[in-house]
Amino acid sequence: MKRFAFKMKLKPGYADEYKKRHDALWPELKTLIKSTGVSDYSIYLDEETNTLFGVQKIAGESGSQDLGSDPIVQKWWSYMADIMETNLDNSPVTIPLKEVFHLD
Ligand code: RM4
Repeated sequence: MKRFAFKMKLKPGYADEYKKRHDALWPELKTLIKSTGVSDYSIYLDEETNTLFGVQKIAGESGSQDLGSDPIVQKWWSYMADIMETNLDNSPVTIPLKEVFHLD
């Protein structure tokens, strides 16, 4: 089991909408992410900079941000694109973070 952390960017003023959409995460997306081996997955928001921080455990080699070839993820990313900083394919701009400390 590995830990993976990354940052994304929320457009200003959309914190409530972002949480509302994630509170209603599509069951099929949840199933897909978990079946990939991702667990203990949280996303935090730094409201000062609108930076989103994703942290998760991954059992295999792929994390949530590696699922862009799946139609469900493509649909979700397109759905979220209006409130996030994205690449041309609507995937969220995702920057991996370096782990500098961990305490089990
Ligand atoms: C995020 C982003 C991630 C996805 C989660 C569920 O806003 O789209 O890629 O794994 O939602």
